[in-house]
Amino acid sequence: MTPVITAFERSPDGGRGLARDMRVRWALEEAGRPYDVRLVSFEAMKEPAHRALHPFGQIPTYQEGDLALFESGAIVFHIAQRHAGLLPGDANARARAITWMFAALNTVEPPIVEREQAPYAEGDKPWHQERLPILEGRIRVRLGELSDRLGDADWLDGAFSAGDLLMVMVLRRLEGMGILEEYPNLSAYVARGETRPAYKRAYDAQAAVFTAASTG
Ligand code: GTB
Repeated sequence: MTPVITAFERSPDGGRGLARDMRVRWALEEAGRPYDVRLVSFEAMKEPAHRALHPFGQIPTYQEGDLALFESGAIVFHIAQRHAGLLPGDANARARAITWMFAALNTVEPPIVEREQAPYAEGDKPWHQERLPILEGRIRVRLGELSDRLGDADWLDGAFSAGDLLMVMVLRRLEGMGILEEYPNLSAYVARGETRPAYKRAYDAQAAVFTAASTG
């Protein structure tokens, strides 16, 4: 059965592939699985029909027959468990790759999201400008540690895995902030992910949605 995922009808990222459907699209492409996309507006996301799929009224969701999932990490994990290409066969290597999935989402992404959202959430507060270097400092701590661990390796633990997929997507959220560039091996790591054919197919597919919404 062909899975159906949801994505923004018109992504606020302007087609840059920063919304979280991109992670799911990339995982499906790595796994060689065809998929359909249902586009949803911000209004439709908050309707009961969508909340039945996603209790927080967000994208992405994933439906496959009777199964409905939300949370991009859980969806990528589901795809990786059921199809080859995203998790190693060896049990210990698999556990380590899953650890990197959690590290990307639980340890590296939170300070990046906090910095990203600060202007919207608290930009009008008198202490906002003073807080930005603190938030950026927290990002640099994590990037420094990640950079040390990656060293000159291509991927975080042997072959490319779902851990790398999520980590690359999390690091991509730093685009335009000028921070990632301070860590040349991390910049190269992200670029390595972006050159994967599956990444390119996923990127082009989500960009086409934005182009169609803008020209249609
Ligand atoms: N933890 C959830 C997951 O990983 O799936 C988070 C899902 C989530 O934040 N979804 C966002 C959403 O639906 C879209 S991806 N937001 C609508 C809402 O909450 O009402 C987050 C996102 C949005 C926009 C950009 N951008 O413009 O660059 C980047 C990322």
